[in-house]
Amino acid sequence: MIRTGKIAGMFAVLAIFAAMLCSAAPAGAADISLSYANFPPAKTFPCVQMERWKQEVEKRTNGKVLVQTYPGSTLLGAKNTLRGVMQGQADIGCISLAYHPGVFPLCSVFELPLGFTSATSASLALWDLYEKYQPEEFKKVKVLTMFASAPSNLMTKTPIRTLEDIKGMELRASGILSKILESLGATPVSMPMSATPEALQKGVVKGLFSSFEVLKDLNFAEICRYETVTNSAVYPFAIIMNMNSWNALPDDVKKIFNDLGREQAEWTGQYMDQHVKDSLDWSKEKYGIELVTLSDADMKIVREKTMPLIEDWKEKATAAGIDGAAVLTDVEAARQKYEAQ
Ligand code: 3IO
Repeated sequence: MIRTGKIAGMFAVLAIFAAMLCSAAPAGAADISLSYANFPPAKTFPCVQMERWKQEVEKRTNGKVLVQTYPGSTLLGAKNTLRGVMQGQADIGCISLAYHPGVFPLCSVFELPLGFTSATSASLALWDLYEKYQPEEFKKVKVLTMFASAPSNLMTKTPIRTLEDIKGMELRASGILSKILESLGATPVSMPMSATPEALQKGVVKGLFSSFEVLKDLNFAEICRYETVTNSAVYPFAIIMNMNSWNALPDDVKKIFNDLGREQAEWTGQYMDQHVKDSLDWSKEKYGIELVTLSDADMKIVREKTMPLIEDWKEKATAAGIDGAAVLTDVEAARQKYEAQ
């Protein structure tokens, strides 16, 4: 009886193994499957870069790693991705730092009006800053890459031709970029990009402050026919990974992910800069949008009114134990280096 039971048990174990092999591991299937949460719609640049990263990872690991992508807040939304990734509801997630005021006292320096003219230079400078400082604010996650949007501009339903026109206007932004709007006399309404289409539709806001590629990708050109050029601050992003998921990866995969960090930052910046041009051409063609430029005098006022935000940032950074002056000096050096390229 005992003997029979043992053999039966062994068969049962074998049967379970056979079932596992058949159901979960068809020939050539991935050993590792990772979920990747993203908040905006699939067409937008954070999701385009996500698909590019997935492709590169699957190629470079010869299919050993499979990345399951979830665009459009289908796994985690804009404001719960940070917590969701830390808790393991997704292995990887995309966050816009400006949606978390006070949480990133160091990297939020990139939300300031520092004069970056492209997403490429800002993305490379942001990645350099991250690598140099390895900031405390990210210590609970693994940062896979970082990048920035292109400089921000005003996209509005009615034209902003002078700084007078912006007074009291409800405009969507986030983080320090909302403070930029406030210092210009607008009424900022902070919300994630993923909530903006509805807010524009309902009239909760009269426009937004972000990079121009959304005119096409979110069809904002249809509702915001006036685009006032300010070339203001960028929005910094981070792609974060759950620490346990990261620690469980084999060394060869970790190396592939690490090697992709800077490359992905640059790829995304370059994609964004090209896409801003495509989006403006498309918006002129399809909706006849008007590009408005402010006078030199108004641009000077913009610089003067937003300058105190840099001092504010430095004070908050110092309070968080960061050498704000050193960070600003490093970012400015990186800006000059990458803008010259
Ligand atoms: C952005 C965020 C999501 C999708 C497309 C985008 N283009 C520029 C941004 C930055 C921004 O405005 C934001 O809210 O993070």
